[in-house]
Amino acid sequence: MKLLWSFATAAHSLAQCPRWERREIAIVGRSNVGKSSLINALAGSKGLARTSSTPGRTQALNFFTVGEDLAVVDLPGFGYARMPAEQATKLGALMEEFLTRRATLAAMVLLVDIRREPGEVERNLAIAAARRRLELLVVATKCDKVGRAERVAARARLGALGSSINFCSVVNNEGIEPLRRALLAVGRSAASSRRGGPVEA
Ligand SMILES: Nc1nc2c(ncn2[C@@H]2O[C@H](COP(=O)(O)OP(=O)(O)O)[C@@H](O)[C@H]2O)c(=O)[nH]1
Ligand SMILES: [Mg+2]
Repeated sequence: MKLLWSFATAAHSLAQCPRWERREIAIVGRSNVGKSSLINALAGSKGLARTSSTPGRTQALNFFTVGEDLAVVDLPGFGYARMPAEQATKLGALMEEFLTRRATLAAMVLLVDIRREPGEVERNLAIAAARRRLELLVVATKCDKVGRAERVAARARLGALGSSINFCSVVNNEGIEPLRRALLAVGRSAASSRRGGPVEA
């Protein structure tokens, strides 16, 4: 099923985040790993999230609504070499606060370039997800850049982060449709829990 994706808002603090009942999926990963490109590919809309060629909303949490029950949150990338240290610290704190305290957060998509070794930041993100029992989907990005042997090695490396490893490329669309279905399933479980579950004040 195809749902409408649209940009909702950018937040610079937890207080600025939208108040809604949508289940949220955080998209996290190092700067330039392909977060915005992946969001565009999932949405089937090239201009939705800005990609690095047009830097813009990268300093905030960017919320996108997906259909009626779901939202995707593009988190600021870490490891951006030219960012002043003070700003990087601030962004890091905002991300951590969002990941540990945001009540509507249900899942995390953790992106790692298929050619890179996951580092300490990626490992800590996976740990943060496990601690909150967020559903964790690991995405190996830019798979069009490597051959078979490198994939086998990448699967072994990424298996340390989580059990759901998704090989994706926005160049040839590998893995995009299965990932989209997995994300929509997060939204569907939200809809059913709202119908059957207790209502929060
Ligand atoms: N070859 C290839 N390049 C990609 C892919 N995804 C993203 N890129 C490129 O990687 C760069 C960073 O992408 P972007 O989505 O802006 O990364 P972000 O900083 O994580 O949001 C851009 O030049 C993209 O065109 C992919 O699947 N394959
Ligand atoms: Mg981006």
